[in-house]
Amino acid sequence: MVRRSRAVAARGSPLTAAAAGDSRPTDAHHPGEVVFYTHTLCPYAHRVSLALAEGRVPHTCVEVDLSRKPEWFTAKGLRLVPALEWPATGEVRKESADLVGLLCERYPGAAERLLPGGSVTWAEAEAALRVCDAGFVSSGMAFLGGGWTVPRTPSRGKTVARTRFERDLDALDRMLEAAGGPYLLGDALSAADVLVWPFAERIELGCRALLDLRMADDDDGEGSPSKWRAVAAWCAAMASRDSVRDLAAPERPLLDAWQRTGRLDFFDYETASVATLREEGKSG
Ligand SMILES: N[C@@H](CCC(=O)N[C@@H](CS)C(=O)NCC(=O)O)C(=O)O
Repeated sequence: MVRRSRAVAARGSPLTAAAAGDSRPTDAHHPGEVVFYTHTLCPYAHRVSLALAEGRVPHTCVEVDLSRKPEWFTAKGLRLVPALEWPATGEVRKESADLVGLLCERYPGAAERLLPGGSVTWAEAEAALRVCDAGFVSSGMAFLGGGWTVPRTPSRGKTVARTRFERDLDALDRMLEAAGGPYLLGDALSAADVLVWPFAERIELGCRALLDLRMADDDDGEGSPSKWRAVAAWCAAMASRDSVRDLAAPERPLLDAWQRTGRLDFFDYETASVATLREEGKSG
């Protein structure tokens, strides 16, 4: 039986290693098992955590405090998360999209679920990623604030950036319709969704809460619906998945952190994680 990934099984709990700067991996490594170096707020690491969860790949998670990188992390030649290590051989690999591809290559369960029905190829998933990256992801990040910045107060946003982003959402809508939806490559989730979603999730939240633009419909059917119907259906399909719900940061504390710091990547500069934001959400 495939062991369910701990990141997902341990709903709402911190991952297996402490986030302190001098922390060490605390979990015993099982020979042959893969170790996932992550930061739960990093969108690139989020791609890999979704792939591990959806692909049901047994793994050990090690959360790395990026604001105080531990020595054991840099000693592995690592500077960024995500990374995967196979302790049995000492092999360490990085780059989020490559890691998702590697999981599909090495774990038949991941290939079966992320390249569904044998009809979706890795090349198609990569092509969809390229189209989305050059389209709504790039213009969405620019609209949100440019680079990794984010507005501190809600507004309607700059007209030119908004127009470009809306045009790219039109294109995404057409792409989803052409694929038949609700997912990027058709009626089943694939590696394309796993690669693109972490950015879509952040852009959707920032646009809804800070810039008065809706990619998705509200859960409760309240508020104005998104004008991009296929995009809204994609967001709803993704949001209904356990992996997506389990790995997401709570919205209010995440928005508070974005607005306090003016940065989407505030966790590069201060100790924070999905788990600590969840705690803040409970006490706030
Ligand atoms: N191209 C890399 C980007 C990874 C990346 O930028 N990770 C950020 C966190 S979101 C990081 O590790 N930042 C630490 C630093 O810049 O020192 C990938 O796709 O894996």
